[in-house]
Amino acid sequence: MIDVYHAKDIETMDAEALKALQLLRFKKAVARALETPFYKTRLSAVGISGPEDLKTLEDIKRIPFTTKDDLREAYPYGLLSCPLSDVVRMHASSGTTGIPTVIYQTAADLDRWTDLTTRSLVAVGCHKGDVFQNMMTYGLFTGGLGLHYGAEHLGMLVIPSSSGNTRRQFQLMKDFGTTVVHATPSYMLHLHSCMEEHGYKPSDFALKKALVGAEPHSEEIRQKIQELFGIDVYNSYGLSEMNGPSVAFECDRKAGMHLWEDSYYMEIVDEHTLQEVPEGETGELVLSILIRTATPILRYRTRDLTAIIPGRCACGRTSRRICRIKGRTDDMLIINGVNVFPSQIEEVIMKMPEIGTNYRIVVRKDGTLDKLIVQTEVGPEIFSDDARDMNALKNRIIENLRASITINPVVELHEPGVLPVQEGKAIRVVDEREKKR
Ligand code: DLL
Repeated sequence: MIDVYHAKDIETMDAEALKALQLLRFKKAVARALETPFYKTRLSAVGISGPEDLKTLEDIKRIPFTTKDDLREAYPYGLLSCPLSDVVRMHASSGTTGIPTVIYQTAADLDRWTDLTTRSLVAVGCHKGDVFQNMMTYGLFTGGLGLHYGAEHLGMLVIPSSSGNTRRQFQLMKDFGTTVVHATPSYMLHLHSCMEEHGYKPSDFALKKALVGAEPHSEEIRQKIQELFGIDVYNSYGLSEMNGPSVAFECDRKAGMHLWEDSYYMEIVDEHTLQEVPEGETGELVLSILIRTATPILRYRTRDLTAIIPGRCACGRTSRRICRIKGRTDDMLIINGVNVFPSQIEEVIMKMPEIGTNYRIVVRKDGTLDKLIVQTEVGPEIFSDDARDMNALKNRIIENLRASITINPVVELHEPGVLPVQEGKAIRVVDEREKKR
């Protein structure tokens, strides 16, 4: 049991003090939001023209919700609340039509995020002297750079190995005595499945912990990874709109994820009525970020379904905990940690004149990783017995898709009339992984 905190005063703050801090920070966030073209219009429409219009936390409910589509409409600078010259970093995530949602951070914003990632690492018992191999992708995705700075700040030796290249991951783990890895849960399972083939066994490594997140996974998957590697596995939740990882993180009790409430204001609402649900009931998580100056985002509908776990955690932290994410209210697919909207795929293939009208997107497990299969019919004049022509077309589809969704799909071409046709609403997406989670 670890009773070490990174920011004890904040992490163990009582409920009243926390509410006062949230109100103060919310007011500042509103003041900054009013600096952006997007929120100036939104907030004025509901009669909020300054922070003084928020008297209590209840008043937050007057603020309209923000959605991913709103962020897309504000692309590229509609949500920027400071001079661009004050911005030192940007991150982006996919949007429904391929227009990304972008967030900006100042140097001070990055420091505050680092504070949260450091806090999260401490909560699971990481410390100076640990060797931290970060197998999350570095880039616009927040998984890589997100925990990187917290780990350095804590004094861990960081190996920024990024994702992929399994052979090198094993070699780094062995040669540098990696004690903590950060990866998607599916990548952890993949690592284990090819360990033997690369000539390694779990006892070759000094691994103690894995921090996993960025995609849905069950308690059973956690147990499985723990058993396969003989390590502790902790769940980490976040989204790029709210900075990235370290919105909510498990502590060593593994009894739900502490949502860092001093930095994020959380509401859980019924996805249809948009009214707050009672504590303990499942609903859509709505978040407001209280610690970022460059891109304030208020009452953001995450689309993630979860519930608040009633009661205090035995670790002493007072930030309330949320359950493992139970699903999403929209159709966003998460494929090996990468967010993909079916509409992005449709947009790409339907731009290609050779493609017929019927298509299907199938996602299934290939070993432990996710595999995306795009099945499309091609026009009768195109469908050819010449394998070379068909392969060339397939490769063009793969390339166009990769440019949009950043992952490599398997493409299957079919004769017209082969794919199933529904009488009612077309079923375009078949996610065969669901029953296995
Ligand atoms: O996935 C940030 C992240 C990186 C979190 C590394 C944790 C670790 P996005 O790419 O914007 O950001 O995707 C956010 O991924 O709305 C959830 O649907 C899903 N997600 C993230 N973490 C978890 C988790 C990052 N622990 C979207 N369990 C979110 C289930 C998760 N789903």
